[in-house]
Amino acid sequence: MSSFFSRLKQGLARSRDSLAQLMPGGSVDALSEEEWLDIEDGLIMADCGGELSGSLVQQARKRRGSSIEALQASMLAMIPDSKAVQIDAQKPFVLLVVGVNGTGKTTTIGKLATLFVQQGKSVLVGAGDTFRAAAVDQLAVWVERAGADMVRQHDGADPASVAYDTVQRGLAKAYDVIIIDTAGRVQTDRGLMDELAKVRRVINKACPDAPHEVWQVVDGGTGQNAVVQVEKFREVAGTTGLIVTKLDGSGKGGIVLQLSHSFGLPIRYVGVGEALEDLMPFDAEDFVRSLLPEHSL
Ligand SMILES: Nc1nc2c(ncn2[C@@H]2O[C@H](COP(=O)(O)OP(=O)(O)OP(=O)(O)O)[C@@H](O)[C@H]2O)c(=O)[nH]1
Ligand SMILES: [Mg+2]
Repeated sequence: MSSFFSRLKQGLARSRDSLAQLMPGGSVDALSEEEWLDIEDGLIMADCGGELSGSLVQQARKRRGSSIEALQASMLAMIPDSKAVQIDAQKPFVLLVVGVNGTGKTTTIGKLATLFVQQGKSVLVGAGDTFRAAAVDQLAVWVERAGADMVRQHDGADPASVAYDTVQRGLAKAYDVIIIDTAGRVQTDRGLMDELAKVRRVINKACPDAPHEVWQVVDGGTGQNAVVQVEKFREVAGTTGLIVTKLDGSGKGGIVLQLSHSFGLPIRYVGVGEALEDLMPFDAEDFVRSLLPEHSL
């Protein structure tokens, strides 16, 4: 078993253990109405959301085999296809990273830059969080460690100007990948959300089909509030994919299913810790296996 998969399993242990008590592994037909209602409650507790939990149970009941297998299959059917992103299809491939404060954007960018450099790509990162001086220094450490380059401006500079500069420099120097960091913002902050829309517009002005991807980083421990966060960010920034972090901690896991189902957005990566190796491409089957108890018929 890969260490990543075991970290994920460890992180989701709480949800899995409580579901394990509700689903001893018998066949779909062996469970009573009441037992299914308990399973539905268990899914809600695991952050799957009320509506999704209801339809997961409904669909699982129509299947055959063990209840665990049936639920697993219903979950997989709810997750949109998240084929790996083709970063080779565009040069430069421009990625904008957005999200609420402290969700893990900067850390994730450091990890992504490392992955892309390991794939032989040249990577330029734009320090678009000009809000806090420390934010740029934090990013600089990651970028240097990754072997990537960074564009920065003075503290308090216009983030749109940093983004524009970064994309222009990336084009001029023929970088393979450009990643733009942004300051965290709460989705209800009108001024900061307008600023984010401007960052996106300016990136597009500097490079006609950019950004090619906009990834929102979501803290897996946020609970159901993540749903309104993703809704609003998608409206303003045109999110194309999600990264769910902190699944090692208080993450219950169901939020991953809930978000991918509600928005049809692919989950690009999941984070299970603070270290470099703790970010992995999302694998729906591994994920569902981590969330549900081992199948024991
Ligand atoms: N346990 C755990 N911690 C994480 C993970 N990803 C990020 N973190 C931690 O979360 C904290 C915030 O991460 P940042 O990358 O600074 O978050 P950010 O979204 O850039 O924050 P702002 O720029 O302030 O909005 C740091 O302490 C990270 O080490 C994860 O997958 N698991
Ligand atoms: Mg940050």
